[in-house]
Amino acid sequence: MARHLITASAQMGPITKSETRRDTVARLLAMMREAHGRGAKLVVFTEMAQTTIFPRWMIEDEAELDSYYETAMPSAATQPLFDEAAKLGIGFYLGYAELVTEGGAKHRFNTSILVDQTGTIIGKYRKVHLPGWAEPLPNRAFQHLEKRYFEPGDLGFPVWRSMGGIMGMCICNDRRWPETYRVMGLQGVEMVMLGYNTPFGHLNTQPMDSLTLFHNHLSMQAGAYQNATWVVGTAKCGNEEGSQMGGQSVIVAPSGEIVAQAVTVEDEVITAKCDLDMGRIYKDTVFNFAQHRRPEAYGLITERAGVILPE
Ligand code: CDT
Repeated sequence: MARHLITASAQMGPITKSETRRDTVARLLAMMREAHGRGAKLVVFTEMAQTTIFPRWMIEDEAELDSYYETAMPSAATQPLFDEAAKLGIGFYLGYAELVTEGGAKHRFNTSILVDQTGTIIGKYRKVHLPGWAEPLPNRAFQHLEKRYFEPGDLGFPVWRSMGGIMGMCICNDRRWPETYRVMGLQGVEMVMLGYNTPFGHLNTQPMDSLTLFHNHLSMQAGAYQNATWVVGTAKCGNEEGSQMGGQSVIVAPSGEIVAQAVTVEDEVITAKCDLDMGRIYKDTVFNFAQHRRPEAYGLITERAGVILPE
């Protein structure tokens, strides 16, 4: 029997600092209903989908910082999303900043969850590749302090059987690293969902800036093809508190081809009918991992983080 999953990517335009969780959840609900109206059984929301992207600022007041995190999921504010998902029979991916207190110590993660079509959380992922820096850099309009505000994810890259397929998650900067997809690929992943927010000007290098959108797609298309999986990438985009972020959310087929793409930098729903068996042809041939991979030659991948030049 064909395994088709109509999937939506619900791109999100800017969220101002003054917008409440109630406001942002109302926007997410509207997009969930639109996705459902187009037949979608799964909607992928973005990274930190309920608040403005706060790592762009140095925040010294702990109470203010804590206000951007969720301490429970569902939270009171997000409960309507879970209720609507169950009512409509649509699953969702949601990114948020997570605060866990254990033994009196606070732990902060950049997290996403996968919720199935009954409104039940079936998976959690914590972002492994945190971009940016831990201390504010001088002379910058915006920081990117993810290394200050989050710990690296401690859950690895698991996959889950749900929605009729094998589903995996990652978050934003993770999409640039081949290891992200390959670890899920080795578990047979059929769809990788991810939210991202990618500001222009973050490296203060104009030449690279002009390639930001190209690199966004390049990373996801390569990850999809090389692991024979669907990739659904959902942006938080537009001009948010003066920081311009790229859009172009996409649904990428296991062939590496883009089959749907957002054209605005606002709230926008795109959909595609994803055949979860489409990766089979690649998994059985050019990317038959058991037949062709040579782990004995890949030791450095797990032994070494940075480059060591030869003598
Ligand atoms: N959110 C996120 O991971 N963004 C990064 C850019 C950060 S700028 C230092 C990205 O890889 O898109």
